[in-house]
Amino acid sequence: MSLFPSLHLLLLIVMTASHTETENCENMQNTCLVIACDSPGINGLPGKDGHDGAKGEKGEPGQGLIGLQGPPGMVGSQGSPGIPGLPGLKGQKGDSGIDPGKEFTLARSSLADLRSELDNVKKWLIFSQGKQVGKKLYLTNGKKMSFNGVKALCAQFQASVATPTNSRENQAIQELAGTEAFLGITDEYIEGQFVDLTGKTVTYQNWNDGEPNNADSAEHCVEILKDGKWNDIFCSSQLLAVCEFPA
Ligand code: MMA
Ligand code: CA
Repeated sequence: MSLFPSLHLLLLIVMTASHTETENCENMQNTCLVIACDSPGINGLPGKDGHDGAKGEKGEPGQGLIGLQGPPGMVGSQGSPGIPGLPGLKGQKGDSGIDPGKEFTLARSSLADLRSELDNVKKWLIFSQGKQVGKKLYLTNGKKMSFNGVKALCAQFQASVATPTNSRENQAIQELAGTEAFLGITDEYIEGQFVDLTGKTVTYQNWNDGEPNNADSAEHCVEILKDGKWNDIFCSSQLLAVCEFPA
């Protein structure tokens, strides 16, 4: 075969290349028919790509592995405030708010005021009603009663029955009473042994002449007479009550 194409083949190549871009496939086919009338030519070059087809239906989800989780999204804008919550439970009782230092100062001041007032009351009481000798204060309610009655009366005031331990105290009781009064002295436990209400044997004594005589063998209490002298007497006698207070 010759290295040079035949005249027909050259003519076909020239004719094919001379077609304009706007020529459609039908014209090409006509051209080919014309050529086919002669001897068969060689196949032409591939035509241009066709137009895109219609969009296909959505495919099934792929079977590949799930990708890695993406980074967190941007922070959203602030929301509107919520509705107020319910009231909380009642709290425990708080401190009283007392200042111990201030309270102590007030208490000390009040105590001083009370002491002063008490001293004034005592002075008034002694001046108007009683007799004081040293640390003893003698008072009477002006009533007559039995020895047990006097003991009970004085005990109500944390006091004792008047018990003179010297002549000054004896005189104070005498002057306060102005009449017969019980003393806090008895021999009710041991006849003839006179003791005070604490059981202590009395050392100071101021018996009247001939006393104590334990008349009728039943005189176990002691009275102070108008002149200050003592006489043993029945405990059931009704005599003035005189009490002895610490002053
Ligand atoms: C007499 C005398 C006293 C006695 C009383 C009793 C008036 O005095 O005997 O010792 O205690 O009587 O009332
Ligand atoms: Ca007597």
